Amino acid sequence: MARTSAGPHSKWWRSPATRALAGVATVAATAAVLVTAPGADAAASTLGAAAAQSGRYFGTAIAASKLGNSAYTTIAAREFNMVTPENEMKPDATEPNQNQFNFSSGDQIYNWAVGHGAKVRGHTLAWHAQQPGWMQNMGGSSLRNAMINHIQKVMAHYQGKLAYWDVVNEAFNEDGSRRSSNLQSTGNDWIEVAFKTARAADPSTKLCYNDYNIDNWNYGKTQGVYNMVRDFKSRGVPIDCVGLQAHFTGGSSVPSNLQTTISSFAALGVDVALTEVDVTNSSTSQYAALTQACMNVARCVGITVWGVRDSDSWRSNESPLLFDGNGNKKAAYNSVLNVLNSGGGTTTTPTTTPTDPTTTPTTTTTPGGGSCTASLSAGQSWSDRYNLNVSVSGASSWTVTMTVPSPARISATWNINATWPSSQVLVATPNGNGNNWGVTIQHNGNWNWPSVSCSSS
Ligand code: 9MR
Repeated sequence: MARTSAGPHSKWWRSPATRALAGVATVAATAAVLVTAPGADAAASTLGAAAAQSGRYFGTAIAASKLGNSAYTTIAAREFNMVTPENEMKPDATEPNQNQFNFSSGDQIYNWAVGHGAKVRGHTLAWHAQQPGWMQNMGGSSLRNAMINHIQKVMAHYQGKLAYWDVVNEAFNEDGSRRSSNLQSTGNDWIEVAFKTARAADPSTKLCYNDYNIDNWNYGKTQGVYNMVRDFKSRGVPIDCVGLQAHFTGGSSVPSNLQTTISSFAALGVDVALTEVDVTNSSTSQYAALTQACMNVARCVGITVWGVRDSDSWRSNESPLLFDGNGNKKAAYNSVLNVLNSGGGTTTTPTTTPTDPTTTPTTTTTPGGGSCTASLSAGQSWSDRYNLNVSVSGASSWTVTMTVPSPARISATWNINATWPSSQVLVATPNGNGNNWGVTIQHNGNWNWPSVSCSSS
């Protein structure tokens, strides 16, 4: 895929220069067609672009062995802006012999992902499964030291490169107690040792605990993990995120309280993500529900599906993904895309939103040449853009001129007739919908508000 063919919101971490170019294109597109829905942007046409509109990502698991398949990579490059290596960064892959590391497959996926504008979630450093043979037979302090060495060496290799790391995977039983494993037998503190080691090894990446069957708030395992995260936060053990694998296959389905689970974890001060989503027979209602649950919680940072096409799934017999084996979009794809495009049910300010004092929602009042006043107030903001509400008083027939500071660009307007003397300047007049209107501004790095003047006629 040519990156320049992507939609305006397709890559939320684009460089400022790229964003500026996209901003120009957006203005050109929206200047010709008046946008009248409050706060509306044009609906995005890919999962990644649609999620990026609210500062989130939409990801997939990628298998290195499939990167030579163009049907696979075409979809993956087009739709997803986060990548999780399905098996290639697990301990059996990265440390096949003790203290001898092999990053070839992991690097292959990492390089493919960043080459296509995606970020990468590392998966996983400490797990009872997919351990190399030499580790399976270990215990006690030698295993503890091997775990520490593994985390240090693997994280050093990817230092500064990964958005998230699943530091510990699947360490709990269904009843909320700790799963017995060789790692658990080294002492109950093995999980916090893993997180402390990880923080020291790469302070730039977010450190996650990841598990399955922790989606239902009333379930023992969910409560067990929740209590661990709460304990870690209270004692200062470094943890930044919780991954709900969200495998709704093999007889499980989306619980009605999923949003409660997400918001409860988020309230502990961690990011939450759905990290390995699949749904038996791709139920459209369940896919919509899980997407909406994430969209409704500000700190739900993204959703990753566990594979591209049904034929790529670890449970391909349940056809649980968003593309069929021929690469066609399934009905569930559209249900997810629609929810991503329609936004969240709560005001969300993603943690990726830059903080800048000029975004403080104060009201600016600018008396114009005639007897009218245009007042600005802050609306919702995202990592790449923000809404401004404008209220005109003093006249019913008015002209407001708005000038945005370069390189910011107005990408959408509502409730006005708009003309564009230049790419920085909007001239707004009433369109019959009253005196309250607004704009979406792609800030392109400049968060300073536009200047406005109002004249009546
Ligand atoms: O999808 C992965 C599959 O290819 C592997 O054979 C399997 C081996 O354990 O792991 C699968 O991925 C798992 C993930 O790493 C952790 N959560 C459960 C996933 C599905 O089993």
